[in-house]
Amino acid sequence: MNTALNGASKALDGVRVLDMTHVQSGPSCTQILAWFGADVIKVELPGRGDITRAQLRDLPDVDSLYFTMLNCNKRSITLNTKSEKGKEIFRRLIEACDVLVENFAPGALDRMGFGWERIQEINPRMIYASVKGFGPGAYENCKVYENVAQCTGGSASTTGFDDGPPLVTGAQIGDSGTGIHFVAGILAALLQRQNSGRGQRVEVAMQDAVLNLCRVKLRDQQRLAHGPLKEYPQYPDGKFGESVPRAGHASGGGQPGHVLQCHPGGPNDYIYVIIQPQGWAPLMKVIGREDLIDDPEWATPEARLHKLESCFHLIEGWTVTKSKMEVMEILNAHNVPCGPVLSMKELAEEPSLRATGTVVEVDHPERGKYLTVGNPIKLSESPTEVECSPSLGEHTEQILRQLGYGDNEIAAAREDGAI
Ligand code: CAO
Repeated sequence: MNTALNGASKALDGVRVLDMTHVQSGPSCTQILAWFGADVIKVELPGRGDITRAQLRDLPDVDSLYFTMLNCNKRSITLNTKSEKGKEIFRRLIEACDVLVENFAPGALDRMGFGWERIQEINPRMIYASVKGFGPGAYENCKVYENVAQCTGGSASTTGFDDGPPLVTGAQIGDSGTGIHFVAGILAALLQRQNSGRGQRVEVAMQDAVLNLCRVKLRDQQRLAHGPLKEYPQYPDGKFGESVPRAGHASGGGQPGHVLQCHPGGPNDYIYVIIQPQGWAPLMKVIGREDLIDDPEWATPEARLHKLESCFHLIEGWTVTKSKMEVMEILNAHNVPCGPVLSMKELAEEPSLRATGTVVEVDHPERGKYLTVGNPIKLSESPTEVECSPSLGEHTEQILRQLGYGDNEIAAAREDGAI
């Protein structure tokens, strides 16, 4: 069942993944496993499949970009795992696979009759990996989507401006962020199995994954007990309450930073600029304020700390006269860390991202060419070749034959509605 392309070997050649995932968190994980070379068999409900196939469609009756951008390089089998025949086929799939990945609502697999104990009985080497919204506790039975995880994992309360409501971010840290944590857990379990010979449970809660990504905010929560957070925009004039406030554009790291406006003032004509201690002199030179390089009122990070807004205001007086790309070029020539705010249009058209395969054009038999984000993790010995997502049930017969089913059994399963 190896789907390695062009005969080149891949990192996860020989690993078979029984992919019971849907929507985004689970599929984002199994897509990366597929890009590493695993044979990912996506099990989908007959007739409907992953609900995202039909969500946010841009073309009538064609698998949505939501689906096609999260399910590349997989095979699709339709299987009703609640029917008797379907359960029998599912059991054979569990026997044949190394990893079962699922992100159903809590308890769904148990309700199908395939809890962890049953799975271990069928295949003791199986790694059984689940994403849920919350870990064990009061909320363990709740269904969770992206923004629920952002709110419950500490991201929303720390994102936005002091005088505004909590904000969710466009980065899908609850779904795809959890998916990346999930990949790490599954790979570790596969490595441990090489020695132990046994599978294990891998569980990632979306709340935990988001909190892990908000680690620096829990750092700041504890710093707050010892005085104001001096790099936050609330310092020195505003008040700090009991918990970490929203920090606007302030940098989460040890060096101050801010987003600054550029020419000609469009919605994304901004650049993020960081002032390292060694960056002060070149920055002041570039903006024509050499007089502030050695001025004791400005020269040290400590002197600037209580007037960061004024510092960035000075620099913005210069950035508004240049485009964000000009500022990027000039400041980088002086080793000043900065980054333009790039729109999705600019990212889609960026040649360097195309060259590295981070943005890839894929050909789909029904929709034609579309763009996707390729594998952001580059392995020198296991290059990724992005293949189109499967149509619903495209590989049902192929997979059943590989499991040893013959024509009559396949016809009977179809008649039965199991596939
Ligand atoms: N054969 C038979 N039944 C199937 C099936 C198949 N091939 N595939 C799915 N089903 C069934 C499930 O068993 C479940 O049935 P029960 O309710 O009887 O157990 C049913 O379809 C619906 O599954 P669900 O409850 O997971 O789906 P939902 O759309 O209602 O909820 C979601 C979606 C994402 C909220 C929920 O799955 C969840 O909380 N998952 C865990 C957290 C997560 O991953 N969230 C991220 C989603 S991306 O934003």
